[in-house]
Amino acid sequence: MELQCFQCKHKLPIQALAYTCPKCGSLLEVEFSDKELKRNLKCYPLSGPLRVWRYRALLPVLDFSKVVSLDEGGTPLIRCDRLARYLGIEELFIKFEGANPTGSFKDRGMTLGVTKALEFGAKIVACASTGNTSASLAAYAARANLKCYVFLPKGKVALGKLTQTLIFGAQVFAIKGNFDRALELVREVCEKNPRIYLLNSINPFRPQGQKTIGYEIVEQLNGSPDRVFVPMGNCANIWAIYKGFTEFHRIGKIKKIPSMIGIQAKGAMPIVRAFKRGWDYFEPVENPETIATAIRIGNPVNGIKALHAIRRSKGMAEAVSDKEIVRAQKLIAQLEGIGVEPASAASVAGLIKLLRSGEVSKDEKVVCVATGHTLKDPEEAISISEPPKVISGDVRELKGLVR
Ligand code: AN7
Repeated sequence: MELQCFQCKHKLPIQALAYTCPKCGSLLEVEFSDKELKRNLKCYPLSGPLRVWRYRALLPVLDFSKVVSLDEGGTPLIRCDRLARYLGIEELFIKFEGANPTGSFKDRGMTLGVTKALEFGAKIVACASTGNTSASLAAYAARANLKCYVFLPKGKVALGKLTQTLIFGAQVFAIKGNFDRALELVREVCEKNPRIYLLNSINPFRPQGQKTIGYEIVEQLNGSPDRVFVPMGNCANIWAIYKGFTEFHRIGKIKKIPSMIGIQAKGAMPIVRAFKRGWDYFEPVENPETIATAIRIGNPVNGIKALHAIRRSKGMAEAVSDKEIVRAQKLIAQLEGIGVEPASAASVAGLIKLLRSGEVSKDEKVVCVATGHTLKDPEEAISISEPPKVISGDVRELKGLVR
């Protein structure tokens, strides 16, 4: 295995401490050869419960004694018959990433990322975040006894995520600017202080943990679905899941790679715009805005990778309004009992839109990735719900209300 530049294909040894290509400045990827994948699987056959570390043969770790884990992964793939019937589709599944230890898919990337931080001998880790990355990093850093710096957009991080980041003991900086600015800042900080290991999604190891979402979907369905819907912010996750599918394809576990559908919020849709215009680059959105604060991102660092994953898999990109997101969030909650945060509901909102336009047909097997738990953003959930009816406690008050 080695690090390889996504654009110019320049190669670096896997032990190199680098986030971007020293030649062209583009993103780095971890690549295994077919021979390595097959040989590793012979040494460590897939066994044990569904978990990130079930796939150790396919993960770029050099010293397994350093693994930092909270038993992440192995999230339920929930068959949603009521929601499917309501939407008029035959087979619909939700991959519920809210069931991870800190309540989002980020834990899959952080178990690997923090393990790599220890391998590199780091004592400090850092990230910018819309909230879930920081909640997850703070937890794994605590477990690994690493100091953790977090840069958040002030006033734009959901309460549950801020709560987690603080209680896990991270040093939090709230910056007067949006996520894109926070990311620029932390990149600068880490460049000036190479002792601080950067764990944003430009880190080449995090997507390697997240690719296990793709592996698990295949194992849970005993094959490939037709389509996988993923909300896009910084666009690492859609790329990572696609990567998981391509590796399972290379080792002969699946015959077909599912088509990847990336969904953004209308107020933060640089990739959707690029996809629809047929561009192989994208123009950042200046002042991104959406109720789904997790994906309130205008300049996604992995945008080019997302475009690649979508096009290569014959997928699509679509944008949904905040109103559509809220509607989908309520449907998922009230028809299936699955509580997701707004960014996660974007995947189902996208499905509703593409079913209506006829781009997705009713006989397709669809998986929507629900990336984060509803408790991440309690204020939003309360604001879109019917408020409690206040009563003084006399049973007569319930006349006509409880039948
Ligand atoms: C619930 O935490 O960017 O496209 O800093 O929290 O891989 O960025 C969160 C992203 C989707 C988008 N759903 O994933 C952060 C952050 C939820 C998220 C996304 C995020 P990417």
